[in-house]
Amino acid sequence: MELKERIRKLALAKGFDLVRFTSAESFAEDESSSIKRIRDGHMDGYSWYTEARVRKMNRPMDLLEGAKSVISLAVSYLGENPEKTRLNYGRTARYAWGEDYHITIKTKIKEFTNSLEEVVGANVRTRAFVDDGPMNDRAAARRSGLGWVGKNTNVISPRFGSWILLGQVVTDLHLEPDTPLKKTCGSCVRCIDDCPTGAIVAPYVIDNTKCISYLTIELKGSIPIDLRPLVGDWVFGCDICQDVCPVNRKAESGETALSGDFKQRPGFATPDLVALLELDQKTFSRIYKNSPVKRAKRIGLQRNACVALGNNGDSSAIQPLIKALEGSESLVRAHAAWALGKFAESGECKAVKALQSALDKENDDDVLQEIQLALSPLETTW
Ligand code: B12
Repeated sequence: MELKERIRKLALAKGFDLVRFTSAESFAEDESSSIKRIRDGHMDGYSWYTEARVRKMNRPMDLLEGAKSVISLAVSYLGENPEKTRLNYGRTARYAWGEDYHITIKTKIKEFTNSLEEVVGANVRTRAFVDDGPMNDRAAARRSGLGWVGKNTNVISPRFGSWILLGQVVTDLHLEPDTPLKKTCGSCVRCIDDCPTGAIVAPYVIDNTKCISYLTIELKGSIPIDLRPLVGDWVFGCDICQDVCPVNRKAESGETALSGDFKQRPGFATPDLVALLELDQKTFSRIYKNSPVKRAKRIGLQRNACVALGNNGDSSAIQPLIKALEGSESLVRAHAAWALGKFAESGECKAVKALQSALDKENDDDVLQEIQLALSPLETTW
């Protein structure tokens, strides 16, 4: 059996759904388009995403001495459908419904690289990446033909859609490169049209600072006030640009997605927003152990829950939001004030009273400003 075929079989046996090969040559075009994104301000807020980092992540030969090839791997995470959304339940991006892929795919990739020498019959040097180091995953996946880059910038596999997570193995083995796919999104612009925040500012260009995924996971401070109504009920990540993609409607599920790692933990797909607001640190750490959600941190998740409760508009959220307005975290208080402001605007007296009494007690300038802003539309009507 040809070497590539033996390697492919090994990767499939270790739980990967897609295996392709590319050379270790630089991803020159990807490097220059990523640098352009930084210069255009589309990666603002990401302090680690520097031009030096971009150069490193697009040059596999700098990542492993003697690198000749990159083995591009993917795991499908399209499992069971979400639980039904009810009022005052939020939404979590699909990749975060189960175990953290940084851990599960890393385990698979280690098992794969550990068995590689046996399959090859010689010494092999490797360096593996699962979104945990300087590697441009989409660039490697695209050039290997694992999928094409969609207008929402996700790599789309003809078989599994964009519901795939990527990993790369840089190696000193010479493996004949596979060819990129010829497919494109054609004239489809569904993802661009349906992104509520307009984060896909042009085909293949995401403005990070508007992307709900960035706002709910990576951003540590305040969510810009004009974007809050557009975030809807997403509390961790966002899948809208994938949900509306026609290719994803016909996507198959992978073995792993169906069997284990991506099996949704109860309540993760549509978390109870009030329960999120009431989480203490100990419970947060227990519930989100080995889950991608812990990246948002408890305070970030509670900030997001306030925004989602304000957007859902169900008045049963008022009392828990009042409690949050009296809590110890200024970021959460600020967003609770915003959410209560939405209820106040729709005539909920309890919300108005809580905001007014918080005005007298609050010491934090940012929160005070949020409370004043929340009350300001009412000034004319009082
Ligand atoms: C930073 C980052 C983010 C940021 C920035 C997103 C972004 N614009 O890339 C934020 C937090 C917003 C984010 C969100 C998400 N992410 Co993310 N993220 C990354 C990370 C760490 C780096 C990506 C990067 O370098 N971006 C920089 C920009 C400039 O690159 P780009 O937009 O991808 O552009 C590339 C292509 O579009 C191409 N290109 C540019 N112009 C053109 C023009 C044409 C014609 C063509 C064909 C190509 C092309 O070149 C660019 C460089 O390669 C990677 C992991 C990694 N180490 O690679 C994961 C990664 C991209 N993320 C991933 C996932 C799953 C997500 C989310 C789906 C999670 C969610 N549900 O909330 C969303 C999707 C949002 C979206 N539509 O991009 C997966 C994507 C898998 C896939 N199928 O593509 C990755 C690969 C992680 C992994 N190992 O699986 N992410």
